Amino acid sequence: MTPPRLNQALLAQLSGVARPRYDRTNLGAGIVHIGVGNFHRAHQALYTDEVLNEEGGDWGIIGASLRSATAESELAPQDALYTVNARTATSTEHRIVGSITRVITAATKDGYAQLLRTLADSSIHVVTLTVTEKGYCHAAGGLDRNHPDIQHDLTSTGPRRSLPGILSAALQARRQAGGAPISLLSCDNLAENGQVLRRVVIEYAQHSQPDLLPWIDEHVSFPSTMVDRIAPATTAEDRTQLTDALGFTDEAMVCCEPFTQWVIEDWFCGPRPAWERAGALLVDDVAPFENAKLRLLNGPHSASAYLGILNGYDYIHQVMEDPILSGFVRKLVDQEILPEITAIPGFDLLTYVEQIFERFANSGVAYATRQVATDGSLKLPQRLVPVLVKRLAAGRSIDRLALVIAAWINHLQDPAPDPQAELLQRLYQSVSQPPALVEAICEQTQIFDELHEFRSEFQSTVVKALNSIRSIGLTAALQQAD
Ligand code: CS2
Repeated sequence: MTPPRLNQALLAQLSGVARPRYDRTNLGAGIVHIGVGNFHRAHQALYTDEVLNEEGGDWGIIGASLRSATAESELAPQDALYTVNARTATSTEHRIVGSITRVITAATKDGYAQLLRTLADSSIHVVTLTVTEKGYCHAAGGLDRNHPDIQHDLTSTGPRRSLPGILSAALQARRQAGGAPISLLSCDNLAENGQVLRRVVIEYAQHSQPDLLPWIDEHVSFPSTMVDRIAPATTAEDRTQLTDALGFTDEAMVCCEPFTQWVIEDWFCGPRPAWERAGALLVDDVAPFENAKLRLLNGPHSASAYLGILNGYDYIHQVMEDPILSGFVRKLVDQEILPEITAIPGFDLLTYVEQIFERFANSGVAYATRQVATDGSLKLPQRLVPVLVKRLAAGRSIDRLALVIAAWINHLQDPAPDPQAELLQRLYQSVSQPPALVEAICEQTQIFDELHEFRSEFQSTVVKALNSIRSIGLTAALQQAD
């Protein structure tokens, strides 16, 4: 017999699996989330589900996808229900989440109009976003006016494509409808993500609707957040395992690690869900948490990905099982990253690091090295470059960090998806000598711009690392760094 697909009717018949304890049929929406991918489903949607369990309220989430119809096709036939599967190597905890009420695909004309209407509606108080680094269309902290989507939005009258364009159109619609204040929360891995969001929205509005600026000033807040949970792309095998365990199919399921963390800047200009009841931490300043996470978790994650790819590993946990690679990453953290992290009162960074390595080793959530390697041109400036700047400014060694950059350069022969993949691969193929190659990458991209003051030392150390990997191989090069 074909197993049934998860939906609201099936929910009533299921037993033995955690599920919403609130009445979904009367759930009003108070949140719009843009980018309803796996991370959102395993993170913010779950925190909200927990708040709804604890105290109810009209905090349903309307999901919006700006590009593809995948999320809608996965969630709509299931009445937007899905399972979160928190895994270790030996156990899985299943939970059905009900906080998403529906999904809008904004890539169509109708979907776009629907999204704008929804965002203009005063019953929506909060917008959360996971659109990845590239969704912000930013460069050097401000709006990238040369970005093709920004160019499109500033010069055409039809539906907008870029996040800054869509948000400023939505805020204009809200203002015209006499709308209530609204809080826009970036949940992407960017330093000062709230400020980045604020800057791109404001700069976009400056160019297109300057009359909107005073309204934004008074009615919109942009809290920064630090989000953390490892939630890889779902595989066919994950889906089969779920059906074997629970007896139904779930096209929107997500697998993740048990660990989760959310730190939110307490800067709301209207009502919000009591996310602290689900374990979120509301603070005055997120920056120390965000910096620690980007540098101690995401940096070593990227390092493990590029080193792993070079050594033929498909998953991060395999890198952790290799004593030479994992030993190198551990020393990279202990000797070159941790010393550059500002202490956070009441937060034990050493325990944090221990936990991160255990989390990377969790084979229950096999995370593909190529997934982490994606968009390196945007991730490296967030994750590794600030540490390089600090060390070079203080005259400290960057040998291990340089080996990671060299591993990233090596992977450009067959780059992971990246907005700059074509350019980077072309450079890799046409410039064979390491000094010229490193020079060309620094000249023709903005990835290492923050290092301009220390260019020659940075370049020569990376060249040495690249030569070493090419001449004696990765393992020997890593060992030599000891
Ligand atoms: C990862 C992150 O793919 C990546 O770049 O480093 O998605 C990481 O898993 C999350 O930030 C964990 O919170």
